[in-house]
Amino acid sequence: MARLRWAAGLLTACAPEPAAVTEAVIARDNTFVPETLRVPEGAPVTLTVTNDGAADHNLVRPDLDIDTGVIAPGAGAMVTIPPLTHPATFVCTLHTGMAITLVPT
Ligand SMILES: [Cu+2]
Repeated sequence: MARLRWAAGLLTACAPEPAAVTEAVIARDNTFVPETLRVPEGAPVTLTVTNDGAADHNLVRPDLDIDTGVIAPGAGAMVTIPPLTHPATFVCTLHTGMAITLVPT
């Protein structure tokens, strides 16, 4: 039994981390599409954020050091989010209530 547990631990330690993924996010006036995004747990996620609205937008999460800067209408930005183990919400600091939540699954 002890040997089986040891083997299982070794397998976990050697498991490759999930491959990085890229997801497209659209910024509109004033919502992100989608507002909830499921991502693979433990994988780095690159978001391509395109501003499809008429107003400036951004996508920010200070504690994860994520900030696209201001994205002008028609422009885009890319940010890479470190692997998540819990849902994380990112906001547009220019518009109250404009947010997107990444849910690791
Ligand atoms: Cu905004």
